[in-house]
Amino acid sequence: MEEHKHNDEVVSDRQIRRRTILSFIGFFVFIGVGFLAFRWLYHTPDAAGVHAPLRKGYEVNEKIFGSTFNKNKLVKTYPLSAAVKNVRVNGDVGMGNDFDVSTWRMHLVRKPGDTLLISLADIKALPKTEVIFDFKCIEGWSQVTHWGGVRFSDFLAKNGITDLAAFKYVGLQTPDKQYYVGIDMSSMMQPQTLLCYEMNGKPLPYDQGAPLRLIIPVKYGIKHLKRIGYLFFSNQKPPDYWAERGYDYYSGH
Ligand SMILES: Nc1nc2c(c(=O)[nH]1)N[C@H]1C(S)=C(S)[C@@H](COP(=O)(O)O)O[C@H]1N2
Ligand SMILES: [Mo]
Repeated sequence: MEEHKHNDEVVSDRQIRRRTILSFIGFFVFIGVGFLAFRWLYHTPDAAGVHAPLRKGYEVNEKIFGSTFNKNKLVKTYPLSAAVKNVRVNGDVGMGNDFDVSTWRMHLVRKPGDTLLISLADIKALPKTEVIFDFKCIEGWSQVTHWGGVRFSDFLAKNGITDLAAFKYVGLQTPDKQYYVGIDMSSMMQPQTLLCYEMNGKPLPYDQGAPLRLIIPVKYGIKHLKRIGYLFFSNQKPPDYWAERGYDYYSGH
């Protein structure tokens, strides 16, 4: 039987030394380039809470996801039995400790200087929609939760202000204006986006945003503003609490 021939090359000590030196040089060039790139990024100007090139990255993503967003596509829903009973409370900016829910009104700014005051009874008079979906927070947790309220698109239609959907953004603020979000109009008009007044079939608890919060399943938790005080329309991006602190403005998933 013929002996199997290995074709391992024989490597001399000199070659080994050469390769070792080359890989060391390669290693230091790699580290150096990384360091320079980091230093460059570190000294770039700030763009709303993050370095400008990173903000640019968010904006490129936003263009791609915004342009492929289909507002008729529904987020996955779950059976009632999947909804958790103990819903996590996360984030209390702008919630206050002694907010009087009974005298609450939502300021609907149709245009600057033209504000309608909306009561909870006004909201509840509109058709009710429920959604059970996987609520996702950017902190890394998620929960299947059950919400009830009025579709934002129904709210516009029933108030005869569907023409306001021509604006690019909706801005929402808590009554004390401490928490605020800006949301693109197509996400607001998606049929699962609710002006929400119920959780698990009961009135919203205080810490969950009583009497009215936003539920917007196409977005991460940061956009689901609790306790809506003001609602307005704009073609410029409305101020956004977490975007100002370095998070993605679009925050879709
Ligand atoms: N007013 C207000 N709304 C808010 C927040 C907040 O701090 N203040 N936090 C947001 C974040 S980060 C998440 S994950 C959800 C949590 O909603 P939950 O407390 O009902 O679970 O609320 C959002 N809405
Ligand atoms: Mo969150």
